[in-house]
Amino acid sequence: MKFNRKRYSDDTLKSLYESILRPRLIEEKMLILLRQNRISKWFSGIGQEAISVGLTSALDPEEYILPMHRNLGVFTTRNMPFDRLFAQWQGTMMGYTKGRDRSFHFGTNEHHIVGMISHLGPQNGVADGIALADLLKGEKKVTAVFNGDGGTSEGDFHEAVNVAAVWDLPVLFIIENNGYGLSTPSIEQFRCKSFADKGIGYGIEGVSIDGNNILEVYDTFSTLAKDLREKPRPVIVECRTFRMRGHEEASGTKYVPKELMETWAKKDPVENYEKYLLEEGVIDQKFVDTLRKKIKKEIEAGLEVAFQETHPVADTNVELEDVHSPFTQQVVAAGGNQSEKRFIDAISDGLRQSMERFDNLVLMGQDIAEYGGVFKITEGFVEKFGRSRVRNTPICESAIVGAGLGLSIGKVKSMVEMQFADFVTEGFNQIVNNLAKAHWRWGQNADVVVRMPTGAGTAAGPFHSQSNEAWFFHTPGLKIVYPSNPYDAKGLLCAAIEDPNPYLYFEHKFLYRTEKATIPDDYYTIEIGKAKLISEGTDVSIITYGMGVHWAKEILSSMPEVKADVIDLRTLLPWDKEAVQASVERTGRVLILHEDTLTGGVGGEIAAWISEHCFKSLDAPVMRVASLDTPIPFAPTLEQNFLPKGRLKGKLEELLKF
Ligand SMILES: Cc1ncc(C[n+]2csc(CCOP(=O)(O)OP(=O)(O)O)c2C)c(N)n1
Repeated sequence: MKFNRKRYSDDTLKSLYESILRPRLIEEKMLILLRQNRISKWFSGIGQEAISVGLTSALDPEEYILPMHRNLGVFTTRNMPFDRLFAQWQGTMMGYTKGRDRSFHFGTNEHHIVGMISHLGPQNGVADGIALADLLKGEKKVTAVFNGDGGTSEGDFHEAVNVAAVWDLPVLFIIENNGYGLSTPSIEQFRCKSFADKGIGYGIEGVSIDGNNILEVYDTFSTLAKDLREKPRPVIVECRTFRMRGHEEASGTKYVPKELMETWAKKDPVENYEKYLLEEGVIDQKFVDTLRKKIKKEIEAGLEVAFQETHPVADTNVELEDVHSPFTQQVVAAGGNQSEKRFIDAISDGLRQSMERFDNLVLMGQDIAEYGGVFKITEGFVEKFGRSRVRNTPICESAIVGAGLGLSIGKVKSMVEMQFADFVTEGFNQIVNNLAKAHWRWGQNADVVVRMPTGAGTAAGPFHSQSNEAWFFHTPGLKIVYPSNPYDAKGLLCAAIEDPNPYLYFEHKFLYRTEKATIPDDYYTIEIGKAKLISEGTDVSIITYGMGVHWAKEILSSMPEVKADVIDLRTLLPWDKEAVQASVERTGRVLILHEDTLTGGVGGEIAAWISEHCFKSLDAPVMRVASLDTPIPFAPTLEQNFLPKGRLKGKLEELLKF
């Protein structure tokens, strides 16, 4: 291995040596502890340390790094205290996740590190968001995100690199090419000769370096970082290396040819660097021995503290409270002038006034800039707020939702517009695994509102008409609002944007231009989690939301003899149990109505809750009416048959007769 110290001082060289020694010595200790059964699992980065350490040493301490499972050197080079780090691995309170997530799956803003979720690729979109936040704030910083060679097969990698390319984001996309993804060799994972070549496909630079040579790694990243801070753009950096141990310790390396192991053993990044420094006279054997002893002592001290820690005592209230970022809503009362607005104008108004109120709010979505979005909700926004805040995105839902989390880390609010709610599937993982869990896992809020143009009634077929709120209803950490009228549409949108937690905001496309109302011109918000009693009666409670409210009103107008409570839930997560209970106690009969398909819909949960908590008030079984359990058909006759409206009256009569 050839080292070239270039202009670097002895002190820099020595500091790099200490930094690369630390993860190696920790790992050696961990492997012993694993054999002694004192730790449970270990993902080894032995042989790859030069990459983590070289990169982290090259960046400024306040520049974010998003490491993977083999990047212990990132954590140690950022001087994370050993006792807390070890406690994190042990799942104890002193760690960074209160025992909620394991190993390297955590972040800490104190150290400017955002740890992975298990899914690997989503890290890249988050890195884009952090870099974008820096750009928007005029801060000259780079963000670095790690990938294994296997992880680059994920769409998330592709999307994020593409977004960074289009937006000139200063992100270092690092690929640790270590020959295998679990047991799968490179030849079965990808066909490019070098990951540097991938840059061509994205229209960005790509470089390939010896990832086992710490001076080459440090020099490459130092030079690139300096350059990217001044001239923001993404670069792919392939670091060629090898994984010397099993994917995780228990899985072994039987599938790796012996000769390959032997070849790479000769390229060990720690041993070679140590040898070079000794030969150069930068250090002597005494320095090596003293340093090793010092680090080992630090490790022992850290372990002593970490092992004294007991596992967290479970406190259900704390577990539940930490799901969301604390936020006490101060409802902004509606006042001032009023004017008639369509549902769609109310959304547009709420969005515009939120942009005025929060100068750190950024809008992202396909065709939302000059074109104004496919429904024209953001028409004229670019002229008013500029292109940096009203951002056209490539068709990369996952990277963009991930970027929303990254923006949040950079203290920037965001709204992500799904062109149609159906397309949220492409960003699903980011929403349910990253945004929803971030606060509970490591205290990081996701200040993101995802707007979801939803619903049927426009004969738009199975992929432009779905109701998919139930997919998210089941996910702790999210909040869901679903207005049925212009007043609520504006007030709930503004409220969702104010709240630092992640929201799904469902807006029914059919209502866009069919619903009109006179609503306040000024900014106002509506209390989250509060249902609205649309009409009052003693015969039956119809619990619904969205289009259901309109169907219920229409059917009831043809049944003047029926006196019904109609409850518009407005917020689905958390839904208003109090209002539901009060209504059930008044009427004793419940019909839950929703446009979403029946099985596994929101109505099932509400019905179960009513049966359990309002049983004594019930005079009849809780009934539901919802769409057929089929995909949504295109032809209007089929679509009408699919939707519950045609079955509503019959079901209501059945319930009233019971
Ligand atoms: C989306 C997803 N699919 C599968 C896995 C299981 N898994 C965890 S690590 C891994 C291999 C990763 O290989 P690579 O990205 O090359 O990183 P390396 O482990 O070699 O450092 C796999 C398949 C996962 N975590 N996430």
